[in-house]
Amino acid sequence: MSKKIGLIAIAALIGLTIFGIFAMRRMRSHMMGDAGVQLDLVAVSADGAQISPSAEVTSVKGELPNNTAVQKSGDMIVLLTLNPYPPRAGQVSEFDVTLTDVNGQTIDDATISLNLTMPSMWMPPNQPALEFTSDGKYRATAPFTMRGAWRIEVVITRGNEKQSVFFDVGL
Ligand SMILES: [Cu+2]
Repeated sequence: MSKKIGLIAIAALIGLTIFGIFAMRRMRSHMMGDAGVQLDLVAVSADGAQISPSAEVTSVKGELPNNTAVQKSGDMIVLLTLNPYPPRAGQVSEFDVTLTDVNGQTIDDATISLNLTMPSMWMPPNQPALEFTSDGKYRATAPFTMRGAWRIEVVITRGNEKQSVFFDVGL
C-alpha cells in the first residue's frame, strides 16, 4: 500500500517538474521577447499587419526618426512619437500624436485617447487620454507595464466620426 503511494508521489513530482519547466520557458520567452516580437515602432492594421507609409504620406512627412511612425487614416495623417525610445517597462512613456491633413495642415479639433494592449495576453485597461497642446499636437503619458509586444491603438474622434489607427512596439 505505502509502495503504491510512493509511486504516485514520484509520478506527481515528475509531472509537476515537467509542467514547471514548460511554464517557465513560456514566461521567459514572453518576458524576454522571442523571435516573433516586433521591436521597432511600426504602423500596423487592426490585425497587426505592418503598413509601410505610402508615397503620399512620405511626401508630407519625409524621413522619420526611429521613435516615430506614421499612417494615413481617412483624410488624416497620424504621426506617433514615443519617448524615451525604446520604451522601458514600468517607466512612464510620453506619447506624442501629431495630426495633419494630406496637405500638411494641422488638425486641432480632435479628441484622442490611447488603448495600450498586448496581443498575446489580457492586460488591465490602460487607456490614457491625450491633451491638445498646439499645432496639431496631442500628448499623453502612461507606462508600458511589462516587457513584451505591445499594440498602441490611437482612437481619434472628430465631431461624430471616430476612427482608430494602430502601432506596434516591443520592449
Ligand atoms: Cu503582458
